Amino acid sequence: MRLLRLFIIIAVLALVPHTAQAEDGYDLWLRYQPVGQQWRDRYASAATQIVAAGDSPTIRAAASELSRGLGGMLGRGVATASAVTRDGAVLFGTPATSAAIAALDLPLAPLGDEGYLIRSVDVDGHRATVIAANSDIGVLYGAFRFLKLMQTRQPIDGLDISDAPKLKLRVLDHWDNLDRHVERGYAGLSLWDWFTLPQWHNPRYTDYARANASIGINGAVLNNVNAQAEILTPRYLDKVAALADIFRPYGIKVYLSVKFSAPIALGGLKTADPLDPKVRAWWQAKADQIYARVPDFGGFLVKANSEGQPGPQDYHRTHADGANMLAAALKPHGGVVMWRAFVYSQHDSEDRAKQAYNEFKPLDGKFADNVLVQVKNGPIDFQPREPFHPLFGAMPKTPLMLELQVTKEYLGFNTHLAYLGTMWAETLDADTHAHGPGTTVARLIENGKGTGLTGIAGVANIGNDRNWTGSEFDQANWYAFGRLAWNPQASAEHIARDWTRMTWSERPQVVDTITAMMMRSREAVVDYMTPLGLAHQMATGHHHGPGPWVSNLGRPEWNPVYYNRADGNGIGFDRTASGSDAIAQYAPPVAAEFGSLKTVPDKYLLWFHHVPWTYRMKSGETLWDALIEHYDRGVQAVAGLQRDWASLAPFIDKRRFDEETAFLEIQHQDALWWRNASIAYFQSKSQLPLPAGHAEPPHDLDYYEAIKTPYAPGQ
Ligand code: GCV
Repeated sequence: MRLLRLFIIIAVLALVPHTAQAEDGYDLWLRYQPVGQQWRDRYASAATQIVAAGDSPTIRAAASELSRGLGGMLGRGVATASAVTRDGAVLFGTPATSAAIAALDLPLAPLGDEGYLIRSVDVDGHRATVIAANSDIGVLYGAFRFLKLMQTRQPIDGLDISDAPKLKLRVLDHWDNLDRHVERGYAGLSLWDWFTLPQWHNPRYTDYARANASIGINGAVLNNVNAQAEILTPRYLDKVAALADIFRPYGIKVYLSVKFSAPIALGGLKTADPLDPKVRAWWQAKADQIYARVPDFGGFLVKANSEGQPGPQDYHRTHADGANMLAAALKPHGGVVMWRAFVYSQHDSEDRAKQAYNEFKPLDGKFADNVLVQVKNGPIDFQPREPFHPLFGAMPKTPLMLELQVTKEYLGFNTHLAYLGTMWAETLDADTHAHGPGTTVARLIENGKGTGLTGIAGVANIGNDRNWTGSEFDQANWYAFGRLAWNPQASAEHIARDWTRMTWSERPQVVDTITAMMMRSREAVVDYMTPLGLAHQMATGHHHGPGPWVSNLGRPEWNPVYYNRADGNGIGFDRTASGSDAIAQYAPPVAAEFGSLKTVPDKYLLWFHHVPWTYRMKSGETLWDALIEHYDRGVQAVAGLQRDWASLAPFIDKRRFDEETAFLEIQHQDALWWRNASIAYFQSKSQLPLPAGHAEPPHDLDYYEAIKTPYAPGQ
């Protein structure tokens, strides 16, 4: 009997995932859980010794990460040594710091400042793995890559890997205010505890830097683009400097968002006119003051003349005048200006989708050589689906930086599962035809117009929640952003698979199921929120939940009705020549494809065309029927995610499993809400019955219009 009980206990324990303690998501994709027996055997004679060549803070960070990672995964201590003395050693450093590495005569030159090489070699008669680079930061990136091989259960013998980032600036933009409120943040307060800085160095700052370095992110804009001028006061600059010191060993530069009117607010000047000598002198002195504290300061990010922010147009100057004035102040120190093209004017009745192009295209070639123009992926505002921004390909003389939104302002906040890797890949792979076929957005941003200035920015989804991002699955979006920033042509599926292995489990069933869930998750959101090219149908202000009927806001383009244009005849925004002609901002082959009803992909139909409810889709069904099917497909897809997730219960630690189960329930409820509210509204216009097999919304339109979500986070 006792034996039987023991047997039952052992059998039950074998079913419980082999995590030593309940997981809470803090460790992100750097969990370094013990590998299973099969891999422990395979790695038995590898990674026996860690040999650091050099002693900089960055090399020390690499050593510490390797010992943490190898120790965790192999479940044994890994000796450190100053020279290779055993088979299975891991030697890492640069040829400048190690005669042993120099003697290997490795082909490092093409890898630049941040690339690395990992090779299985012989050192002093011992089998070893060398992780080498031209710089210490390259070595750290290589160390993370080596660990990833093991985290994703790859062989680590016979290695010959080399890699280098395709973009120079790989930056997270934190929309964090000085009171720690995060605009569009769904993961708690800002990580930056300004009140206790510069004295208190929360260890979390280092973990943030580790996570970023592990995926190659090399910049952080610390504060919101809706900037507060005070960040530029000496008191705050001391705090900024403390963060910069913590991040430096991990290759992360700090940047600041600046308020264009800071010379007035802080300097007591009467103007912020970029051509005024006193204003220019103020910024120059400010830049000097910053660099005295942060010698490797990255530069400024600027939102100007957009959504009420001050800017050069207040003085009848151009965006180029404004950007170049700041660029001149930063230039002697090697800093850059990231000038946002997210502009639309309250005085311009032009289609909002056209305004950024109209303002910026004429300025091509007029920006200083340390300015990048930062362009959102689509022409409106981080919608669940947008076509690529027409500025990509339209400014051949200006380095353009792609801006993505990692935080899910318009995709269900932290409680909806939406893997954004597929969405970003859609933009990156989009063919602008700017210089002939194959001129994808990825290739354009990698090019940098010969200036060497290339970059990508992601609006961060990080806060002080224990799991960093407010949900386990939103960690994947931080991870995917870093991976695509390193290589914009990487596969979204490959990235999802890597992340799943590192975050959840090595079990093939878990890896396959979660990867598949992620890969279809964003399309589900598109289907239940904004199918067939609809956009900006969200409720007012916080953007949570549906509001397709909203028409009472101060500016036309803030209202969902502006975008859906639903009436008794049909739905959609005519952006062809018969409408706003936004289509003309694209290269002719793109304009021809999107502009014709025969060739426009269904996913962009209502973005570019206003069509009757009875319009025949390529499938033969009517637009009305197709619309309803998409809403239902979205809801069903979420039910599918719930089922798939439930099937993983035996393999996922309880806390993380329960949280995601609850979040998927929320997502399902919200998807139904979106579906029912949207159908109720559009049916009030179309007056058509639902196609057979599709349920009527359970309530009337008034019911949905009355739903309010006060206190939604992130506003
Ligand atoms: C930081 C959208 C968001 C704003 C954001 C703005 C921007 O309008 O709703 O919160 O402001 O984009 O990107 O500047």
